[in-house]
This record gives sequence, C-alpha cells and structure tokens, in this order.
Amino acid sequence: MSKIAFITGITGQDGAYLASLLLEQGYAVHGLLRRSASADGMVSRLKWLGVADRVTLHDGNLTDLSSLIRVLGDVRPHEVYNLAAQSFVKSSWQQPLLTGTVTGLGAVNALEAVRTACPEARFYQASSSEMFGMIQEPVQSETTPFYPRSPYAAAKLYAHWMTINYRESFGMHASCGILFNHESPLRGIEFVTRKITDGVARIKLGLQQQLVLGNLDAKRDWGHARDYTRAMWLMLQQDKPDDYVIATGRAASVREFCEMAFACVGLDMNDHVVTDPRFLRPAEVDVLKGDASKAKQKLGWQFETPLERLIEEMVEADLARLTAGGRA
Ligand code: NDP
Ligand code: GDR
Repeated sequence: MSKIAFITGITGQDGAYLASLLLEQGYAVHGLLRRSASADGMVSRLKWLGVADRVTLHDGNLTDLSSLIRVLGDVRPHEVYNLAAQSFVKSSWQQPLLTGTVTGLGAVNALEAVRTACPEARFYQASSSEMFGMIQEPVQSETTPFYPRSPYAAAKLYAHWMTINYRESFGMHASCGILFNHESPLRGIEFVTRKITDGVARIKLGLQQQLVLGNLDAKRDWGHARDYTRAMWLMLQQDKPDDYVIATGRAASVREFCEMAFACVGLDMNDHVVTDPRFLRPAEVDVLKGDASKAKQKLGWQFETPLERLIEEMVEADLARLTAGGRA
C-alpha cells in the first residue's frame, strides 16, 4: 500500500513542489483547499507542474478545526505537512490578527487535528528564518536565539514552539523546518524576487519601463523551493523528529538580485529601478544567512540550485509566461 500524505497550503508555492515530489515518491497526495470564488485559479500552480489531476483536494480551512479533524479522519495520512499560512510579511502589519489566527493558531489546529484524528501521523511545521529577525549572530543555526520583527514572525515563533511542545508533551513525531527564503517561478508576485523577475521580463518585452521597489539593501539567503521541499520530506523520513535550518549559506542583497536579473536579459538595473517608501516596512530584517550543517550531516540534504541559476529560471519562466499571455 502506498503512503498517504496530507498537505495544508497545497495550492501555494511549496505545496505544489512538495505534492510533485511526493507523487514521484509514490505517495497518494491529499491537500486542503480553502473555499474561494475562483477555485480554478487556486490550483494554477499544481496545473503548472502538471500534477493537479493527481492530487485529491478537500474543502476546509486551517482556522476551522472541525474541518481539519473531519478531513484527516477520512484521509488517515501517514504524513502531514502544515504549509498553510498568511505568508506575506508586509501584510502581517495590516492584518496582524488574521496572521496570528492563521499562521499561529492555525498550526495548533493542525496539531490538535492530528492528535485527535491520526495520532500516529508524522507532522511537519513550516517554520521560518524570519523568527531570527533582528540579528543576534551573523550566521543563524538551530541554536541562534530568536527575535521576531513582525506579526508574521511572532506568529511563526508561536507555531514553532507549540510544535516542539506537542512533540515533547505527547510524543508526536513533529519536526520544524526553519527554512530561509526560497523562490521559484511559482513564487507569489508580491514577494520581491518574483516582483523583480516579472518586472525584468515586462521591461524586456516593452510592457513597462520602471520597477518600483523598497529597501534594496536588505540581504536574504535565497534558495530554490524544489530543493527546500525535498528537505521537508527528508525530515519526516528520520526515526526521530527534530528541527533543522535549511539554507544555502550565501546572503545577497535585493540590489544584487536585481543586478543579476537585469543582466540575464542584457539590461542595467540603474536604468529602470526606482525606490518608493510605500514598499518599506515598519520594522525590517536587515540580513539573514543560514547555516544548514545539521541538515547536511543528519539528513544528507544539500541545495542543488545556486542563486544565479534560480534567477535565470525565474526570468526565463516570466518571459515565457508573458510572451504566451499565460499565468499572472
Ligand atoms: P504561499 O503563500 O505560496 O502559500 C500559502 C498557502 O497557505 C496557500 O496554499 C494558501 O491557500 C494557504 N492558506 C492561507 N490561508 C489559509 C487558510 N486559512 N486555510 C487554509 N489554507 C490557507 O507560501 P509558500 O508556499 O511560499 O510557503 C509555505 C509555508 O512555508 C508558509 O507557511 C510560509 O509561511 C512558510 N515559509 C516560506 C518560506 C519561503 O521562502 N517561501 C520560508 C520559510 C517559511 P490559497 O491558495 O487559498 O491562498
Ligand atoms: P520576506 O520576503 O519578507 O523575506 O519573507 P519578501 O520577498 O517579501 O521580502 C524580502 C526583502 O525584500 C525587501 N524588499 C521588498 N519586498 C517586497 N515584497 N516588495 C518590494 O518591493 C521590496 N523591496 C525591497 C523587503 O523589505 C525584505 O527585506 C519571505 C516569505 O516567504 C515568508 O513567508 C518567509 O517566512 C520568509 O521569506 C523566510
């Protein structure tokens, strides 16, 4: 009998890549679909990866514990990946309560639902490098103290500690992946990398002249979502649950990302990029750079896609999409 996996957030960037990976591994893949007036658009990432027809979607919402208990009781998964969240940091200042409810309490709903409906299932929580926030150590590992700098990061930290609490209190096989930024052609358009590669493609095709950004000096450790979802799966294949940092160990600024993206199409960012305080945040995380030595040693995980290749892939995908008039 094939293993059964259940993914919350299956319609997001990571959910789509993880579903694809698990299908390749022979899993039966189920996911949570929240009700929307445009359900077709919500599965566009799964369609892009060609897996929409191979996953089973169930109506529900992370904020509705009854829906989670019902679905997990029906599906009886071996592995549960909790990826659903209000994941855009900037919006978390505009919607702090929603972010706390979905990103923080929602994870506890998922833990409670697993404990009630399928207590033997292994559990993955999508923790974030944003929890490190204000820099305490120049390179962040599993032992670096946390200092969240946004409602999003505070909600993620609550979910992180609750996952550890459920592991220690109830013996659940629950692991947290503290993932640094990871991107792909399926990244939401509001995040800076995709905003840049989409902008570069539009400028190259003559569809727009300028790209308006916020803080160009922020530095992030950017990897590819395909590599990072593999790490999620590896965590749940271990005999013992644990927490792992997943990162490339290289930090680049938003400015450097822009330079590389514009260079992909033979343009100079200085001719096109302008800044606007509208895109600044009430509190910024200046630099994040991760040390994934533990994951390398214990999971045998290593990233495969360097930043240059990631940027090329994203720019190429945006050029192709715009040329074909495809997915926004
Ligand atoms: P996305 O924003 O692309 O996807 C978020 C997913 O959560 C979507 O499927 C969304 O559904 C779903 N969702 C939101 N609210 C609810 C709700 N109330 N009930 C059910 N589902 C809901 O995020 P990513 O794929 O990039 O990230 C996956 C997870 O990893 C998130 O938890 C994120 O915070 C975390 N993370 C991401 C990192 C990154 O760099 N990408 C780094 C570290 C952590 P819908 O399609 O309906 O909007
Ligand atoms: P982040 O991603 O906040 O790191 O969270 P985002 O791409 O939004 O911002 C990265 C950095 O770029 C700066 N920036 C801009 N950001 C956006 N979105 N738009 C702009 O125009 C812009 N200009 C500069 C930001 O200030 C910031 O410093 C992502 C999400 O996926 C989280 O869910 C996840 O937990 C973390 O990564 C790790």
